Amino acid sequence: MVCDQLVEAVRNGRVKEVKELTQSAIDQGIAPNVIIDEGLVKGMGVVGELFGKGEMFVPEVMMASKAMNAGMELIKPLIKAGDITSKGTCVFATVKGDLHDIGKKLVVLMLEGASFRIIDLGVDVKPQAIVDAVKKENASIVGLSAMLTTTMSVMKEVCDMLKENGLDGVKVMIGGAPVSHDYAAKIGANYAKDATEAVELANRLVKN
Ligand code: B1M
Repeated sequence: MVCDQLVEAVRNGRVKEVKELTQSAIDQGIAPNVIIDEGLVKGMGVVGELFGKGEMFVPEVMMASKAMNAGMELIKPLIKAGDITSKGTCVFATVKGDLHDIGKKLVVLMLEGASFRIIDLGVDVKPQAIVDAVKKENASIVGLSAMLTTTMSVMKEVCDMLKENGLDGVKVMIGGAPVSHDYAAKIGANYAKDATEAVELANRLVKN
């Protein structure tokens, strides 16, 4: 019930209402992943569909994303794992030319909650900056997000550049709307559909 209300509040970009509803869901003891999946992200999914159909526009999408983030801020402390030893370092980025970061932030949040150390380079990140960060931070995983068909090819550039720099042992995981298992296999990366799968995948990658 409160999750359905959250979907509507995110869709309408109502920041205050999203905060109140998220707090109410937490107080009712609803699990953080349920509040995220059935409320906040589902609301953003509705926004995505309407944006795609031309029934919602950039300013409204930005308000919806602000509202979703306001809810996420309240959930963050419940997900962060405290001082448990890190399972490994992941360098994360939305690739060059791409400014979408809502999904990436969600994946980062869940991975931090699963005890990974995350270096988030932000959005519109050049391949060279990713390679530099991997070396500097001694990362074992690179996480790449792309939401545009025009930017997914940068993921291949990153994979190629890692190899050229002798970083073949670093595992690459990719995600985002236009990306698939097939594409990941083609460029020598690993694919996760959403934040939950990303955690499962990262856990597998550090074991192999
Ligand atoms: Co843009 N946009 N956008 N946009 N936008 C899309 C992606 C689009 C599909 C909308 C559409 O037309 N239907 C379309 C891409 C079409 C295509 O290339 N095939 C599009 C377009 C065209 C554009 C612009 C070009 C529009 C314009 O200006 N004319 C422009 C490009 C800007 C740029 O990047 N250079 C643009 C701009 C924007 C906003 C700035 C308005 C805003 C981004 C705000 C921000 O991120 N800070 C925005 C938004 C919000 C969207 C939609 C509506 C929603 C994306 C989102 O946040 N979803 C999106 C439509 C859609 O996706 N249906 C759209 C919610 C989020 C929780 O899900 O991001 O999918 P998602 O993340 C998921 C999974 O993908 C996965 O896990 C996440 C959590 O479950 N995942 C990973 C993501 N990264 C992962 C990494 C992993 C693993 C899993 O491992 C490393």
